[in-house]
Amino acid sequence: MIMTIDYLERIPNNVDLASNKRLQRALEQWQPGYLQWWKELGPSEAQTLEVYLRTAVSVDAQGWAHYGHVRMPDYRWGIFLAPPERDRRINFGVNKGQPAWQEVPGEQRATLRRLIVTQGDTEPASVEQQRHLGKTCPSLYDLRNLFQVNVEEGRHLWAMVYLLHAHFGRDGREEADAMLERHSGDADKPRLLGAFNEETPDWLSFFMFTFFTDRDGKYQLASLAESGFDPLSRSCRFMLTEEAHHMFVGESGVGRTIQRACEIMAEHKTDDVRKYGGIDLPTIQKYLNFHFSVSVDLFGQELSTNAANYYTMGLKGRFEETKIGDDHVLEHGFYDVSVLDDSGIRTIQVPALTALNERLRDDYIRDCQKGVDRWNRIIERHGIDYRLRLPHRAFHRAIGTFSEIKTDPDGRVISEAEWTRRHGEWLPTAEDRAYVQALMQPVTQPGKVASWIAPPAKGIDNKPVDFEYVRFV
Ligand code: BYC
Ligand code: FE
Ligand code: FE
Repeated sequence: MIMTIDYLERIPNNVDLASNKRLQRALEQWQPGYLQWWKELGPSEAQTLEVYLRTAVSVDAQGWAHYGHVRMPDYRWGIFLAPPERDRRINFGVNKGQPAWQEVPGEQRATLRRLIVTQGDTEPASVEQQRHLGKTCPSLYDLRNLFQVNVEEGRHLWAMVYLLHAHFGRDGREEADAMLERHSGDADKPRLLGAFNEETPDWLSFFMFTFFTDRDGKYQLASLAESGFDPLSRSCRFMLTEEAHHMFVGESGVGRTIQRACEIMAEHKTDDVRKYGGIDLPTIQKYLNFHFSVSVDLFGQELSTNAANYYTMGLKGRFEETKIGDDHVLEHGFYDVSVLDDSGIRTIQVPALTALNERLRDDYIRDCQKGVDRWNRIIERHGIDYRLRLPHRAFHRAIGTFSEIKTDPDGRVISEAEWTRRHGEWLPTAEDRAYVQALMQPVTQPGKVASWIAPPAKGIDNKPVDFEYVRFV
């Protein structure tokens, strides 16, 4: 098994593509369409820039990445799977204990394909959503991070397309083509999941997206990394190594925006942060409410027979499945789920198998809360009496039981009329968005940052903050 990646290949890979000429040819036929898509719907100014990027050169946990300036059109996407685990088993569901599958089990084919397509579809969607942000970067450091995230999401599409081509024959190839035909926000052919059809029009939205929505990616990928279908597991395991940086971009980006607001408040002894070109904490809270709520939708229905089926069949596990101390079959277990009934929102016990979406959502919300706590420590350090918080999970939902009602951020059920009157207190208004948009002026001198955000605490790859992370050539 080759673990270093050969960049002399037309499609860099560690799956020994050269030994499977049919597969290699099929992927080489898909490649030009991908590159065309990147040119048309990838970062809008990426054709000329040189960006200080990390590129995967091996899949070893130590030293897998190489850093250097890359001309964006020359970036090389490839197919990288984490190393195989010896004697890997299916760790949950009715097939628990059997050897992991190296080929798609026949009866599971359609279901597995659908999971892979859903995962794959989100990756290019996010690139499309972010394509105009380069025009308004708050610094070269941030511009570099944007492109880093974009090229890796592009590679995540490659990861899923490889699985479709290698394991699903003709319908896999058709699904791979369709990945380039659906587009974020398209009226006729939208992306599959709600959050990926929203706009990412400004950098505060981008940071919130990479904090909240890429974090859904972390939890979904971690669940798919448990899969009994070994190639999917290995693909997702390697994708997860890249995901940490995406969430770092989000957490530190929002954190720096908060820090700047606090600095203005402290320096000018005022709450009127906008007067001094910052983004005030209440506006940050509204963006948080929006991105959290569209991201919790991505976990699906509270009670899901689909999710039960994925689990029982060994296709999609729980977060850190093998660290959980139970029978990993869940035929008898129960789980607490908040649902809606005539008296309002109530917690009930349901069979654990049907509650797997909700369980993953709980894991996700706990992780989000830790990030919010770290943001609040920044505010606390400045001696400011304001705290950010996650809205109730029932707030502003489009999927699941709570989509039928309206609540305030505390989860209090309210009337349509109250919602209509008050939602502008909780979600960004057109005016809030216009204010944030007006701040989005590009800053492209090395070491300089926009007025609304604090500089990063340190650079990338031990480079100084004023390093020329992007060169305009
Ligand atoms: N929008 O039984 P349910 C990432 C549909 S992010 C629209 O709960 P299931 C990334 C659902 O399809 C990670 N439709 O469904 C982040 C179903 O339709 P049918 C992406 C939705 O299948 C940032 C019906 O409602 N990966 O990587 O258990 C940047 C019944 O619902 C939505 C994955 O999602 C929605 N939000 O749960 C770049 C992993 N939610 O059957 C990348 C793969 C539900 O009635 N996907 N529906 O026609 C899955 O595991 C599951 O498909 C879901 C949905 C958890 C998404
Ligand atoms: Fe991704
Ligand atoms: Fe990501």
